[in-house]
Amino acid sequence: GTVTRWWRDAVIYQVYVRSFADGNGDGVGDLLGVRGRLPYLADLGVDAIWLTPFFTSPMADFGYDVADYRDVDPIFGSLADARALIDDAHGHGLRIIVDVVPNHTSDQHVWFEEAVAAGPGDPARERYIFRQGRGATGELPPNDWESVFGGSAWTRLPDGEWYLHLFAPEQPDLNWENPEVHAEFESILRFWLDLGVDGFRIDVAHGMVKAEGLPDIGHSDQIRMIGTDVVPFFDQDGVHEIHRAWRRLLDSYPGERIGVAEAWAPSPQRLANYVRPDELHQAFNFHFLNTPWEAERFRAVIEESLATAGLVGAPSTWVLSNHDVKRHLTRYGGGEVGLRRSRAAALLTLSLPGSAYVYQGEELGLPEVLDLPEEFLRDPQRLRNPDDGRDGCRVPLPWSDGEPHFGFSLPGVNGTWLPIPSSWGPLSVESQLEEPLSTLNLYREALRIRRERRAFGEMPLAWLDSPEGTLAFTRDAGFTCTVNLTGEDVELPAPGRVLLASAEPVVQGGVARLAPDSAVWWQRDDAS
Ligand code: ISL
Repeated sequence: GTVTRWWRDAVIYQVYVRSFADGNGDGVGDLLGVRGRLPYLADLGVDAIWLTPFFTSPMADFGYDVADYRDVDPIFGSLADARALIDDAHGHGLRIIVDVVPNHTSDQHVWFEEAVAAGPGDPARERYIFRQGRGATGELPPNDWESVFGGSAWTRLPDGEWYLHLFAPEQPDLNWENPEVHAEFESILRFWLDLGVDGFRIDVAHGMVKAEGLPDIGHSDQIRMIGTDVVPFFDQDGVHEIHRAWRRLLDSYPGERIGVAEAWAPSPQRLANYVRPDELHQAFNFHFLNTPWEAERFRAVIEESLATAGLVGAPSTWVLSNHDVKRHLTRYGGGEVGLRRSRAAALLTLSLPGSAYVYQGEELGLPEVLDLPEEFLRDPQRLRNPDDGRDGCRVPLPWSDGEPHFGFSLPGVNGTWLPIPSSWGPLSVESQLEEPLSTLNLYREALRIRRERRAFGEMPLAWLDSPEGTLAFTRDAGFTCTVNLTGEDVELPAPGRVLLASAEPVVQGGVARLAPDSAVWWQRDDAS
């Protein structure tokens, strides 16, 4: 078929299904809710939607613990709802990416239940990673690995064997040395490809293969495993065989179905391995998640990201927020300053070469909710790390100011699964649509311009000299983006007329005065 390479410059909107829109009125977002808001997403101007896991799950990790990969959890709807959502999305010109979780299943997956029931030595245990413990009676874990959420990565069953879980105990790791596991996941991928999905976001794509012999890490001061450490359970070379096989499978379907790696690697070069031409299409570039608001740091990250993706001919991706981290408005200082910076960051990332991700609510300028009542907090990561919970970025979206639950749920619902702050009325979609200078309208306009000029996507970026604390670069014919990352006005020669601004610059006599923490898109009209 025709090669569109749509994914090389796509804007992909992350829907955290639980918190996007509640279609059936139980206070929890669902597929029906997403379906009802497709016109909003189409109108916003994104190219694709990534749906976080909506499969059958006991929700120990809010869906990242899957009990049945081929069905929809009743809280999110039914398989018929998923089919209808995929078809409707396509009708709106939106592609659908679903989340696949291959590193671990739920402890309530039938395979794990069989493994537990079967007992030591049974082949049913070969689908997971079971071992005898150490110590005189096997009372110590088989090795010193710690779970990403904290504590030992091993849990002991009453029969004495231990099983590995790099995340919560309810998320036992699969054994990717077992061909049955490969076959099962290829069949799961086919199931969703046959339903028409356009790709997969692959959870913990760096974790499936563990070093042979499961060796100890050895240092006793090991506190938390972050993805960029060199450890025997992440970024093992063998993992690439799986991604190659999946790429062949994706390529056997028409319409450029894609794989996106959620992968953490100890170096940018090692991350680039996941997007070699015969592997996945994209990998999340998480650098902006901890880049401080400084021009030099942003420039360094942009240059390095473009260079490393470029090494293997892959597009770079740009991610400011997701469901696992504090929202960037709050990371940037919160309040007015945080809002100014996050608006500027939007224009910056949406004019960089490659593909950009938008995490639901960032287009509304939502902050992290830092004061959720204790009784609502159920994130497994928070259990072990009270200061590092992920609930505050997962609060339901406000759709309209006038309605109960800001239109997230139906009237008559007692409450939403996490409460929406009462101050969020003016941040609602409805309120912002009426406000020409709102953050929502800034995103809509930016995405409209970006779509209009597809050349954005593939054209290389060229840096311009600019005053300290600012960034300036050109893209396609006559287009310039300037960003002022300082808290002061900064003057520079106006690179054209203003196309779009996060805060309007003052232009006089060929000189532009950029507002503090602002970005501007410029067009030179004499450009050929
Ligand atoms: O969230 C993190 C740091 O704050 C990461 O270490 C994260 O745990 C890692 O990127 C894997 O995340 C993914 O898999 C987890 C799930 O809890 C996350 O929501 C998901 O994005 C386990 O499936």
